[in-house]
Amino acid sequence: VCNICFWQCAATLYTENGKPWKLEGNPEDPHCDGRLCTRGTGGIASYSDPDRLRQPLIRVSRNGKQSFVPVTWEKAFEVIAGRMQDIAEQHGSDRFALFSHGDGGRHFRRLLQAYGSHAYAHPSFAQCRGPRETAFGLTFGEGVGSPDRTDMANSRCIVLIGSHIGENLHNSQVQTLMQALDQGATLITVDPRFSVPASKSKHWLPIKPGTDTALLLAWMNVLVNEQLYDRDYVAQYCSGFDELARHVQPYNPEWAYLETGLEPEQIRETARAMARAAPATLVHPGRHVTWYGDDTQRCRAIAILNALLGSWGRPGGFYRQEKVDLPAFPAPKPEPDHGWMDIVQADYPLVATGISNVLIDHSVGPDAFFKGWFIYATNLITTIPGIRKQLEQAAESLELIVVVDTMPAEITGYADVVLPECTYLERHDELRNKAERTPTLALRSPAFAPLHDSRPAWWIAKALAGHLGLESYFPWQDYREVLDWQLRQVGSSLEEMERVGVKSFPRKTPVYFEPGRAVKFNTPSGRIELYSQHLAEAGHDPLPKYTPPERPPEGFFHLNYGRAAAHTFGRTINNPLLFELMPENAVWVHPAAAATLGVRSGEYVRLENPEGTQSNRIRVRVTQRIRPDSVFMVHGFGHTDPRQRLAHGAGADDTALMHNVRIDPVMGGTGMRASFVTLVREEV
Ligand code: MGD
Ligand code: SF4
Repeated sequence: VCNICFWQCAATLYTENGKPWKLEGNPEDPHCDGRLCTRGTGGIASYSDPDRLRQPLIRVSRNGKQSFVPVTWEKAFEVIAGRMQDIAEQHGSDRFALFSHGDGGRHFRRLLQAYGSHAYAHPSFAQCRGPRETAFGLTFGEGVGSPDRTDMANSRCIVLIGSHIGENLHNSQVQTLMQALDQGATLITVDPRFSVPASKSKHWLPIKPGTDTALLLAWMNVLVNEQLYDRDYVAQYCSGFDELARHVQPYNPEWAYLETGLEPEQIRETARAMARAAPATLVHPGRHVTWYGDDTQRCRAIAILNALLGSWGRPGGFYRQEKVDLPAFPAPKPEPDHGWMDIVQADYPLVATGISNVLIDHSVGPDAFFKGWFIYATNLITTIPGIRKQLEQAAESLELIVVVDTMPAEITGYADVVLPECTYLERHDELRNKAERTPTLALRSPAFAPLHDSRPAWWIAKALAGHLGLESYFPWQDYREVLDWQLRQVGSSLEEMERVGVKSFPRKTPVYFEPGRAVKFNTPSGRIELYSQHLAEAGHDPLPKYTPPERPPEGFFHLNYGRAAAHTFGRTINNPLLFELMPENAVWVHPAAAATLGVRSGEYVRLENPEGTQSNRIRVRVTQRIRPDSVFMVHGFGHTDPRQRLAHGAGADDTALMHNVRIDPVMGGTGMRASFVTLVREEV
């Protein structure tokens, strides 16, 4: 199971003379349909990357200078267990937080729960999908999930709002988008940039950055006033339509034109195109949606628009997800104190998961709640904007920071102990069991023994549990036992899965709503809430409200960023194969802006924000594919850790330039699109 991103495509690895040769998609897997993306294929080089972490390291201070020295696993565990025990005795064992992004994180979650802490956060919430999950949860009673429950293969009209599918590569999602286009679906792309999907669209709406909610309200205005919404669906499933209809009255396309820069006729025409194809119209919920701080409200507008079109639970819209009913391996269930959630819910009562930035806020200074951190597979400093200073302060006040990673990264520099995990090609992990259209299980099993002195996450968590006297929570010798036991409960076995890799199971519920049959939604009213009772009770706008974004100061541009097909965030830049495909990022500049600045394609510049922070040098790409008020760059470049020899100094880092982080008042997400930069020419 590929681990280069979190779509988790199943694959087969072929070797030649005991060395990795190629990776191919598993044809039985609905996540990939037999094909891997660029990054998945190139993932093979993560195994042989010469810069991998090789052995455990601990921080030592000699002659006033700090450095890392290699130690045995035994020594590393002694140091960690000793400090964790001190923290538990002096402050309480709930004072430990886990930050994780990836499959192995669950082993450490179990370890920390057994120790007494349940505080964990994934950047994939507050820095990514959180607003949409919160908004769809408030509207439909459940989130979109991952893989996204979008039924694109059957859509007749697809609307992408800043979702650049094709550059952002989630394998089967790209395939189903192309399938829909082959079948004649209408594609509408809303993006300040002429993105790859914009190039395949019938309508490209080059919106003024940050004004999407204005467009969404205007679309609703047209659907309501021209009676184009699905009246039967709304009557059968929704509540709050009258309030919504009144709410959208002021927001006609002429009003939206002044905000978005989009022609009123184009707004009307696209609303009618959506209505014509409904309910097989999918207004895509987006994925990375932490933009301007009003993100839950924007995502609510997307959810409501889908409800008006009747697409939730209908073919071509959103299908109903199901997963395999897989029992947990029999082991004592850790029951830690859940008090830490009070910290999060004091500010964000609608949120039931950890928020990375809130946990970090509560880790700075001698009186902070948290005293120790475990960081698994997340380079916090390039992932969460505006936290460099806090991280430095937290590193001073926390009594222990443990980082588990495969590579040396900026974040490993903050650690007291660094533990080298082996790559996904050298380890077992939990079975892939995702809620999706066809319930499937997929097995990740090692193609090679771990290189160097690296180890799998399950081994590290279990061994550390032994040093903490918590071995009863890991009552197996090898993770194969867990996998085999679980598989046998559902009529398979490890032996079978090692042969087939992926196994499908029959669904127990229908994929779509059944016509005429009542549906109970998990909302206070039991219906789809166009008007949200939860939001009203928590003091937020119960219907989506538009907040105009700030405009760039004179001489500055909106800092727009996105993905590229060859890389996943910053984690693949040093991968030798993927680096070869894309060794640096470039800054896209409109020709008019380039003329004013006197810059040309190919030359290097530095980006500078209004606070004077400058980036590493980055090449200019002059193109009409970006609005004149914005620049665009691919996220993930500009690594500063010299131990990643290819990635170090290659391209520029967008995160370090973000000076205006806007926190979402509903769910605490970090809006990252409100920053500005200008270009400073390199002295030749
Ligand atoms: P973004 O990266 O924010 O999210 O992928 P997406 O969900 O697509 O989207 C960037 C797009 O938003 C760009 O086209 C940009 O021009 C547009 N945009 C910028 N500002 C605005 C605005 O104000 N309004 C509108 N309408 N559009 C705007 C992220 C997704 O990608 C995620 S969350 C993950 S975890 C995966 N990561 C990933 C990866 O790292 N690499 C690759 N190749 N694919 C990936 N797929 C996934
Ligand atoms: Fe791997 Fe690409 Fe699939 Fe992500 S989409 S899991 S990188 S093959």
